[in-house]
Amino acid sequence: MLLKKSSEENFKNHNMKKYIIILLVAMIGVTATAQDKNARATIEVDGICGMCKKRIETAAIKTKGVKSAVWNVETKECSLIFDERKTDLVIISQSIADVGHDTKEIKATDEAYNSVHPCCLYRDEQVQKDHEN
Ligand SMILES: [Cu+2]
Repeated sequence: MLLKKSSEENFKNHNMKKYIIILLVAMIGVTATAQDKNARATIEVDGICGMCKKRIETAAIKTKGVKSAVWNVETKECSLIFDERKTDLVIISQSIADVGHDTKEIKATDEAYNSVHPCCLYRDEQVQKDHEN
């Protein structure tokens, strides 16, 4: 009798553990695949001045699904808020590269780069020096 009870308890305990593990795995799965409509990320974008800032931010915000884009001239970081169901960092990086700014993932073509204002040619050492103070 005593033996029977304890084996029943063991069985219950075992099932409970199994249940908890399944629940945890399910929760992790949901978190990993959830599409955040207000995802936040920061990407590196090259640029040199206030005009670059405007160009970079405009290109990012024009991208479908992007809600906010703020580029910092000092850190070269572009902070983004975007809908993951509509866009991703590759698409956003491509939009920025298309207007002439190199991102860490995607470089602007020479044609796109040369389309920016002459004082914005951030790859040029002389232009970089001109912006130091
Ligand atoms: Cu500029």
